[in-house]
Amino acid sequence: MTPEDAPWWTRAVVYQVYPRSFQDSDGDGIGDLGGILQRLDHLSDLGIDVLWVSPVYPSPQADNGYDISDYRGIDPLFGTLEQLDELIAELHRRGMRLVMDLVVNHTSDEHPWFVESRSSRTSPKRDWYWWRPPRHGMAGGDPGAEPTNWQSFFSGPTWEYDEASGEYYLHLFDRKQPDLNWENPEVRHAVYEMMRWWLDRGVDGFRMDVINMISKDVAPDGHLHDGPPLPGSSLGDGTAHFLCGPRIHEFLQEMHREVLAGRGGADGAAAFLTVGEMPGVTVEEAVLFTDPARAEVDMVFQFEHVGLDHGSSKWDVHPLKMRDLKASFGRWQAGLAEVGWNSLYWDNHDQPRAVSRFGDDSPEFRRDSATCLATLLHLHRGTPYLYQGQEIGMANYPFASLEDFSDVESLNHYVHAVSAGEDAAHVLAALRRMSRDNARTPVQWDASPSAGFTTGTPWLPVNPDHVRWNAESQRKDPTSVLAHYRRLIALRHDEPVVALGDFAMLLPEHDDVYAFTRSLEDDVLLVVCNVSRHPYRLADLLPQALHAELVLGNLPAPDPQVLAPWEARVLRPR
Ligand code: TEU
Repeated sequence: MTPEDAPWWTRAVVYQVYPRSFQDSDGDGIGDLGGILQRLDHLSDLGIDVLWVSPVYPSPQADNGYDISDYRGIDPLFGTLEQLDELIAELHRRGMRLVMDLVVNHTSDEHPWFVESRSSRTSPKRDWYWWRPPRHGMAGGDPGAEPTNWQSFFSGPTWEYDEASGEYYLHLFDRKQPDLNWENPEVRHAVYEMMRWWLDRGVDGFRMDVINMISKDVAPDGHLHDGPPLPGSSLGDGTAHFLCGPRIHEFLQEMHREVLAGRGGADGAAAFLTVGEMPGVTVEEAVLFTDPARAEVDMVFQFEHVGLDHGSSKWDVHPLKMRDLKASFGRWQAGLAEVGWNSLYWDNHDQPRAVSRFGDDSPEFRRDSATCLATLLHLHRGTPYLYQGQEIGMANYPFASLEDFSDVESLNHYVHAVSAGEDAAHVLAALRRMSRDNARTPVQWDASPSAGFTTGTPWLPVNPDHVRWNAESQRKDPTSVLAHYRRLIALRHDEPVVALGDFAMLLPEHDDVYAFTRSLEDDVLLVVCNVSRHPYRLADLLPQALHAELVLGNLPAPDPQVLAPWEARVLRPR
């Protein structure tokens, strides 16, 4: 790839909005489209290129909109279709693009498709979902009678028994999120038609929710297979039977052909951005998914780095070793160097806040570690994704008790773990660190009681640290996290080497210093990040850093000889 023929999204930075927590405009305590429209200056001042909006479609909100009951509308909670059109127009006027969340592995159980599918065994839409009889010789609803032993991502079995028709339906997530049957061509074509409808409205692409789960490994006779038993549970791990299943590439190629092919931008290049969210995807598979010649998706969200602190599950939290992070990122950089493209992220609406998890959110190091992590990520090769609040260093929430949590994943986990005999205090401690609610507290716009998020009562409490950590105070401060993100984004726009340069890891075995080079033709950048509280003498580690030009650093007055705790430098060796 050269600067001349590289796709536009190699130079782009994407900003994710989780609408419910971004900005409320009508005082009901829940963020909405009107709120996003009010905050567009914040986004254009940051310099972002693309806005990805988490689901705003009509939904019973069992999983905050990831349970959709109508693919072609806007939930009144969030506003109207007219406001969505206005958002598209306003973004385009400012030179930004809009990417919608596409959630088509499952619908809501209140979607008309599922209502019809559920109505009887002979419904014409019966086969649009995964219906199966109870396990042979067992009565429906009895423990263990589920068609497979798979455990849901949100705890418990992946099957819900429907008394009325005497069969189970599959739901990899909540019971209110039944899985669509992509084996059925009618389902696929209904999805493609809906996608074309959104593109015709002017949206610029899709972030595809758990898109590597749409192909299930199903035997010709319709049988689905059990997975290996999970330790200490009657359930099993079914992922081998639905992650990157046998027809996944075929489906994505078909989608590309039916929806995106031929819709070029003005210059003939693809104007769109597609990113597939793919838990469990390997580097080898990611090469296939993102090889432009195969026409599947532009890039994928992989999960390796956000799994490094997991033990037997995400709730079994282990300390992260920086060396493991380097090895993982290094492998993804190398694996997609020749073919394909990386997406880069720390935070999103499903992950605890990175400054609390990978950085150091103590008052002493919060600013420095937030800007250090930002520099580290944005200087990798790939398209960086920035999640709302990350640009001001938002941290995890100080949850006191179970009542403070709202997320279905957290609440289900608590109920299941405690009823399985785990110590309640221990379960709560894990929720505190890993709950998705950490990412979902309202954006901290200012120091006022509701942080400028709402005039009403926020649906999740505002983090009390907003008095100190908010966008308004950082806007005026050239040393703020916000100001640093602005510089990083501008750097990617200005310097082809940041977008396209080859990546080479340095000091792979070092525990505390994360260093690498990026090079494009004659231009080389050296990036050095101290991901620890200990200072390091550069002469001992990277003498070439001593006389280099400082392109961008995260500390106001760096000592030329010493890399301070959580210091990051982007250097150009002379
Ligand atoms: O998430 C997919 C996913 O597998 C995980 O990130 C999951 O949400 C959880 O954190 C595992 O512990 C996507 C969406 O991003 C998420 O918000 C939805 O809940 C989920 O799919 C279902 O649509």
